[in-house]
Amino acid sequence: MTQTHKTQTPVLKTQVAIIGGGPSGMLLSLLLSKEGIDNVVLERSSRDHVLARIRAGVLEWGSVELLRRAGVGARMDRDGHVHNGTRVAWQGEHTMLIDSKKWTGKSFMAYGQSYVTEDLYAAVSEIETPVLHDVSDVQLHELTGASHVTFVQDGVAQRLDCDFIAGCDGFHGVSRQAIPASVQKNYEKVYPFGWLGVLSETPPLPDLWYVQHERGFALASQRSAMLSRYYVQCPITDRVEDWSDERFWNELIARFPPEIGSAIITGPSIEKSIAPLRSFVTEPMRYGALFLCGDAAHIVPPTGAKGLNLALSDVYYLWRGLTQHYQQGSDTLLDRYSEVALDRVWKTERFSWWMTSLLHVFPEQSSFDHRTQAAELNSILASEHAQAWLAEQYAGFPVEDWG
Ligand code: FAS
Ligand code: PHB
Repeated sequence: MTQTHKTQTPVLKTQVAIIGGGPSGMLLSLLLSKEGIDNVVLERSSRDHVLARIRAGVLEWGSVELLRRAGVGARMDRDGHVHNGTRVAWQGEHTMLIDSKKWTGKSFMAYGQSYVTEDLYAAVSEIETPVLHDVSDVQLHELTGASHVTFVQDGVAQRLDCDFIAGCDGFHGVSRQAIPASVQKNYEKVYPFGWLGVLSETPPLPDLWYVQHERGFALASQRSAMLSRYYVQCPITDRVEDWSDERFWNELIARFPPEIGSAIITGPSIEKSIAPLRSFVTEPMRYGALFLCGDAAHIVPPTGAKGLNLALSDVYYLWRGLTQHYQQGSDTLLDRYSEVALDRVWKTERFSWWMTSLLHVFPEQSSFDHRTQAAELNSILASEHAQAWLAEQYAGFPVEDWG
């Protein structure tokens, strides 16, 4: 096979190789750098491409505190919107407030993932940790021995020798694939619908609204005082071009109770996309020197606003484990990483699946199923115990304290 690029001897060595420059990889890089732990981020896309992604919008309070601890909380605290609860509407008439502050003492922050990632990139570039963009052909080698990563950048094949590899490369990355099939077990559920999301330069509703309706699920969220984020459930076969702005706004408003829907301020969409929904977990989250973090290890349907938050709790555990390794010469935390991270992952997977099952219309759903969805929401409305339980899960499961 002809060599399409020049080969060269190992030119890089680091303590931790981080594959993926999304929120997981960049937060881990920043936290490790602050501990004096050498790391290099390998990102396949350009910085602009990464920062242009429109994704999550809600930060659990644990995520807010971790970002502050990493020193990237200033713009979040200035521009983010703190909420003490979220609202649910169903069947076009019933509503309730899930008061997370009352039941858990915790608020949550509406602050877009793209802003979080921007803040992380700015902080990492200030401390000059290497973030290599537009890398290709990333491969992981000798995970149970002399672990190293090879990749190509600017047509040059390179090798990065490292003690550990953090697989932060998302659902479609290469890290998870590096774990032998004999070791790995995957769990997956694919939902028979998608979410059509719209960004508009309009004032959002004051609260977040999750809406169950026989026409389908809807969600009202926000990015700032003049930037709204809305979603409607749509058939997975739909394409963005099937949805004019007019059709989107009419469908969104039709799913809300009239007094809420009439308050929605419409305007031209500045971003419109359809995301598929799936639940996915891979076990274990560690193999030798490789530690999987975030979407590389698990995916949740966005109904519970958990994807980004789970990624950040994985980062917390891995940061504390690697710091203990290098500063105290102990691996008791790293040895527990997969077990502890997966405990929180599975509880969150169940919650996200439950919220999705409760609030969406399923193609094969019978009228009985639809009525039991409404009955479940009515029973939560009638029970403070049920509301407290829902609030605890929406606010976010506890992150085991590793110091
Ligand atoms: P990411 O996927 O964000 O980042 C992985 C990075 O690795 C990317 O930059 C990618 O370019 C890079 N990469 C991939 N393969 C590579 C390779 N071979 N070599 C080098 N780099 C590689 N979560 C919510 O909580 N709420 C939401 O509303 C929500 N909406 C979403 C909508 C969409 C379309 C998607 C895909 C996800 C959504 N999520 C949502 C989940 C999302 O926020 C993720 O949980 C979050 O991005 C996880 O961050 P990372 O683990 O860093 O993975
Ligand atoms: C968002 O703001 O994009 C968002 C908010 C809550 C969710 C999902 C997405 O559950």
